Amino acid sequence: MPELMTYEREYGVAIITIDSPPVNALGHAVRSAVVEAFEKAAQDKDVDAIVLTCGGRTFFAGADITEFGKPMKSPHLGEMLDVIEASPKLTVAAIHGTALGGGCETALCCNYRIAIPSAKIGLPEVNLGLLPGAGGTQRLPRLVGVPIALDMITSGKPINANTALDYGVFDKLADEVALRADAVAYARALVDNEAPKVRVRDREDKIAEYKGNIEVFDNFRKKNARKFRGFKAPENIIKCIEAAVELPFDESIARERELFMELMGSIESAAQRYVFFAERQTAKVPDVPNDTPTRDIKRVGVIGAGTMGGGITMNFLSAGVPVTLVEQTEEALDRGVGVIRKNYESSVRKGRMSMDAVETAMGFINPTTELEALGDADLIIEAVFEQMDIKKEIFGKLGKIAKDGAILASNTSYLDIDEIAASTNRPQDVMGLHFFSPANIMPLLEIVRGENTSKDLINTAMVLSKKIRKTPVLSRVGHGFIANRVMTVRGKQANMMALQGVSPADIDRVIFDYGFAMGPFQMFDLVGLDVIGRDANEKTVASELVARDRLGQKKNGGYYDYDENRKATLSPLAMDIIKEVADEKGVDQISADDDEILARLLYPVVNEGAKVLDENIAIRGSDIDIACIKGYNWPVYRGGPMFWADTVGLDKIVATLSDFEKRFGEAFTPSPFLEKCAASGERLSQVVNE
Ligand code: T1G
Repeated sequence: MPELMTYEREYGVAIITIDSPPVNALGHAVRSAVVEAFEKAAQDKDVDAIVLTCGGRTFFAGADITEFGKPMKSPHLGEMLDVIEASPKLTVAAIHGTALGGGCETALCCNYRIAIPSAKIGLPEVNLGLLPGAGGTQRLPRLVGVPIALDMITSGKPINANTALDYGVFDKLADEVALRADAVAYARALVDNEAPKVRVRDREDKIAEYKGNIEVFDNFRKKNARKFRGFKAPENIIKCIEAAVELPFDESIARERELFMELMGSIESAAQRYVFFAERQTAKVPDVPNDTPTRDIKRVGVIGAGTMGGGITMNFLSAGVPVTLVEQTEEALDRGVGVIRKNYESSVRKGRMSMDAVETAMGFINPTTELEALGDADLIIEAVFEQMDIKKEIFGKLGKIAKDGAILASNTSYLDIDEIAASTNRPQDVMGLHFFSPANIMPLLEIVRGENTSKDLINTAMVLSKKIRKTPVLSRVGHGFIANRVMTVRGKQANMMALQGVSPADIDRVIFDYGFAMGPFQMFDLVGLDVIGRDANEKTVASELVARDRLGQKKNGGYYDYDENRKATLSPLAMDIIKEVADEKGVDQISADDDEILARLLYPVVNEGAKVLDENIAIRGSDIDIACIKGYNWPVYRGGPMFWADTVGLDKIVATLSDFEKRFGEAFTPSPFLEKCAASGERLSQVVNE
């Protein structure tokens, strides 16, 4: 373990280095070490300047999130920062890696900041449902002005070193490999040139022009209303920056503290802090140590150039991995490659990509109609129709074509990987890699482990996920795996309630108000009723709408009619069809208030998640939450179905499900595992299958 704090002297400059792996988080030991070192430097007659720097991978990456929710031990972060800012010696922060949150706030309490070109700095607290609680909302506007501070702090996005230099957050850039030497030389020169010991808190030049200017804040609120909907932190951040402009520093920093504590105590922040750690757990598989060997993936093969195959291909192209893309006909291949190019070009139009990057990515595709061309692929991903016989035929051929050690993966969204594996001569090399549509955008990747899937395949997939910027969640074989399985019950209940006479518009409104971007019927219309109703083997509302050539948004409307601006109004025709189907099925009509609608929609999701845990399909309750957040945009400030269920109370959910079971039948029978957790007080979000 490295020395937590070292204190050295060079050319009259004290160099204070903190080294606390993994990211120099500002936990109690670190804060105490910084205070001790600064008090020593203050008394040290041989130094007239201080360089504060960190060892390891990064400058302080923020407060220690593991301390949140526990009593904070002195010196608090604010007390540490006061010691730095009050230092009688000129102070320089020397930055590498990512100076984030409290790390950024620490740098802003030094007189000057120097960084290497690869460094980044930012205030990402909003991602934790918080705000910078140690002066970040007060000092950053004093360096960059109000508009940039509003953007930076409510987005949580760090800026790179050149931008930070332009904005005045960094005062100087060091040589990439000489941060320490350059920082000492810089501090020495500042003192020799009698540079002022600037305290950022005393700077007014960048905020004075905004005094009394309420429009800048109100316009910012209006512009971001949709993005901030449901979140508490952004509004509190805006209030802090307003206070920075209008109030004296000591009053406005007190206001920041008040608004910070309000968030720290909120369920939303607890949920977002939980998600921060939960998404870092999903790659950890209890019986697959992270030093398990991995296979080298230099060339990938994708079978199927349709929507999924094309999207999957883009993930590898964007990561610089060559892809042999196989389709049955030249025409299908050309269409698939054309869609890939079109998708990239829309990223160029949105300013997310350059045309050069597009050409580079497109250069990695090797389109072919020959399955044999996959003979040199290290990983082959099948993305063809969801029909078991087609998949088994393909995997049978792959067993003969693929080189030894090649990974054979199916993108199936629910079929049995073990049955597919049995059609090859190498079941140990077979797994599921289930991408979510659009595959080049949605972050979730379900890694499906078959009975015979070897452990090095699992670790290879975990490492590969990071490379293609996906969040991996491990699933065992089971219909629908994790995300689709638990979220499908929500759609079923929505359809059932509509037949019982509850308005689809009310159902969509309740789900929208809960925090989803749209409700189930709006989603059915968006995805397309021909797709939604594809597997129906009975008369349904969706099949009847399709029969009348109403496919949803893409053609003639669906549950809703859409005007030229795509404004939706509930379709009277759809309501007639719902009544017609309900009458034919003899469905009893009910009325339900918003609370019952929400419970009918989401408690069965919780119940299904409990079954997924009980059947050992998912390792953790938190993995189910990450799967729903990353695969279905479950509102992150709700934490996911498991975390949310814990906040509602499992006993309340079990009692309500039992009531629904009496009224509406066995679809609501509480899972015995859920009942056990409710009785024992165990939280679903904390369940781990070892
Ligand atoms: N506290 C505690 N542990 C942390 C941590 C933190 N702030 N940041 C990372 N870790 C752990 C993480 O759990 C993982 O542990 C390991 O470090 C590597 O992380 C008062 C209130 C810095 C960009 O929000 O964004 O300051 O799993 O896998 O991909 O205003 O970590 O290995 O055991 O993510 O290279 C604000 C959060 C806090 C930054 C590195 N700071 N961290 O990414 O590695 S609130 C943040 C990150 C605050 C003040 C407020 C990233 C990273 P393990 P990793 P990475």
